[in-house]
Amino acid sequence: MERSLVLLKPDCVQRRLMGEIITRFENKGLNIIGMKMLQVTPDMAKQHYAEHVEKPFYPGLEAFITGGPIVALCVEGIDVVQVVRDMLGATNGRNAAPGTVRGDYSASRQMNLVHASDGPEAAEREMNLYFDPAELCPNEPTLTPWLKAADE
Ligand code: 3AN
Repeated sequence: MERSLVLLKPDCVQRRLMGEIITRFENKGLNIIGMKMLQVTPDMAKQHYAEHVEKPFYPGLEAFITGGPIVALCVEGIDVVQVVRDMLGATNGRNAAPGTVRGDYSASRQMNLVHASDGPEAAEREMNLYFDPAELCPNEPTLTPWLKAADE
């Protein structure tokens, strides 16, 4: 079982798409074990986007991600990091395949609605940035036997 850190970014909140996108994760059979609304601070943005801080586009990226409330989710499932990345589609909404979240709802590289960890190590790091362990509610859904075989 794996966990991924998902952010519904400020554009997602402002466009009233939170429910649509959370519903996709629920319909997929993934387990949401943490969720909260917050405002990202410039300091958090620099930690989150550490790999981009020195890049020319970083000031605009920070202004965007700190520009309104976001919703942070901890999503759990088998291979969930890759499963969620595939559900979101390419970073640039204009390149994202139809049927993906960005392919269906975004026509922008920056306003691409959702962030998800790009690997298990990033997931661990990002989880610690957005959640205290006590804020997570790990649970075994009673529906599990109808969502996957026992040996999966
Ligand atoms: P993803 O969110 O798909 O993991 P990253 O980590 O490569 O994508 O990029 C994070 C954010 O940085 C993107 N959502 C986008 O807003 C911004 N970004 C990435 N590359 C560029 C670029 N070349 N020019 C402007 N913004 C960029």
